[in-house]
Amino acid sequence: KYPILLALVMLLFAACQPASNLKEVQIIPKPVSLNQTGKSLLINQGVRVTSPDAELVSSVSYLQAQMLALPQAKWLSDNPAGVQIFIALDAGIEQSEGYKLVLGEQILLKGKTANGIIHGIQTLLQILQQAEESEQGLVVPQLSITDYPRFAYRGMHLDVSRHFFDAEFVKKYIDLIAMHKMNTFHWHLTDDQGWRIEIKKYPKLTEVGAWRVDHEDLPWNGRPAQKPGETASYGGFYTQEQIKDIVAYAAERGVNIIPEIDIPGHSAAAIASYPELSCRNAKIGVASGGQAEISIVCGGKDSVIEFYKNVLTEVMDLFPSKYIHIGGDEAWKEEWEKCPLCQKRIKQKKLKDEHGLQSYFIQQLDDFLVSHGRAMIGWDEILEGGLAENATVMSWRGESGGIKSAQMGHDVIMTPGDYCYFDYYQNPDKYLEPLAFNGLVTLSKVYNYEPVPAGLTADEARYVLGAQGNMWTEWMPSNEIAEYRALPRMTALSEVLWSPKELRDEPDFISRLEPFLDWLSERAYNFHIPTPQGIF
Ligand code: TNX
Repeated sequence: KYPILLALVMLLFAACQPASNLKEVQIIPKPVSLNQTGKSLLINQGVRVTSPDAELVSSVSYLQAQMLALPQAKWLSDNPAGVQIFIALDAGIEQSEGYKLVLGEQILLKGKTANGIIHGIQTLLQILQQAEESEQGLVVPQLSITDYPRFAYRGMHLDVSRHFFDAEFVKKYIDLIAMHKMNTFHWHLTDDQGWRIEIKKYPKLTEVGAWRVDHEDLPWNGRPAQKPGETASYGGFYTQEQIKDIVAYAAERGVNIIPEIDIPGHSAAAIASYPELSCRNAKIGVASGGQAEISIVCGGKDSVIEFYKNVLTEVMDLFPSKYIHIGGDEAWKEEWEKCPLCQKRIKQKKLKDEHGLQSYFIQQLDDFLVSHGRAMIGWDEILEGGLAENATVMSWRGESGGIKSAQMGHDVIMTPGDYCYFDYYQNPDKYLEPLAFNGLVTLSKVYNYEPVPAGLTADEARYVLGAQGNMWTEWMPSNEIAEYRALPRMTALSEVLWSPKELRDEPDFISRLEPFLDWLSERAYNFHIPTPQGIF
């Protein structure tokens, strides 16, 4: 079914699998422990899902709906006389996202929390999706699984500014995160090329900032800025109602959404909406691609800090997430060097330089978020000029920012470009792929990534919460290409983050990939087909 190269690789690894008449189930990410009894369970009169826990009502309906989306759906319809699927909370399970799944004569799924149950449901769906249909019914292997994640933070990011993805796609993307037993969606909502979240107090952010001149036909770096009189027709944004709906949708799937408002750089769309946010009250257009004319807001005006406090207030009302991401990356300081107000503040506050000014600025927002019971995350540039007291750092320019933060006793999320940037090519034969950012991150590279950097002591390593795959969308002009870039690299990352380190085994992963890709393709996801060069 897949091109010959993948088939050959599969065959090679299939030869190493133990022979048995009941196929071994192939779960991704690999569970902590899985014991197949050799016996099977026949499902031929449907199933009945029940739970004693009010908290699991939505998990029950999620499982029912997902079963009916499988190719084996006809065996899995609701019937009180069918195989019983009993799901329940169990305080005896130690890990907060842990679950136990037993398939015997009936099916029993227990989780410490509703999120643990969701992960167990994903495993059960993979098992059912691989079950063989016979004339008698669906033949499901009997087994027991004990499972829990290695890292608490297992994330995927999506930049909806450079390319706008509608609410329906965002939900499909969240489904994908849940299918991988990941638990965090980092939603990059603002950038130079578009502001995508409705803020009631500042309506121009979406009336003006969500739209740019449509140059989708030109390459990203060759898109001219808006000329006077030209209409901005490309873009879109999410209303607060849509956001609430998406947040609830994600929560039902065990996914927390971390919103990002990128400050003080990457802000051309905000400045295009409210020129007074810039140092020189500059009238600029929303960037259409490549570089923005001006992308940094003023570091010397109190009104700018007030503006962001007001924006963050609405953001906190929409997102229950403990973490709020304030960006902080690539905030080029030329504007601040020339700005009297910025220079005045540097002197007044006895700051060292413009980096000190950025730290001062970010610290105000850190204090504000903490006073509202939230925690701040920023890209690793927030280390420069002094790290805000309570901040968690996302290390993207390699691992050094992450190492430094952990050594300072700050939490860290690893997203180093060489392993976690899914906007890069995934195959050395780049011509096989749609145009991408000019880097290479193969499936193998992702699979062999170790989120805890070697130099850390055991104490310091505890600050590494996990890792995240980043999806910058300059070179992802469609839903199909976004899926193609994410898959199957996020599949590899999900195993890095979930499974015990000792169980990581690349040939074994590759052998489990085929049924997983089947599952994705049945759910209408597009994906890259790994070639041997991308694997080894
Ligand atoms: C750097 S990674 C950026 C993004 C770009 C990306 C392209 C980061 C924090 N900032 O704005 O989209 O490179 O790979």
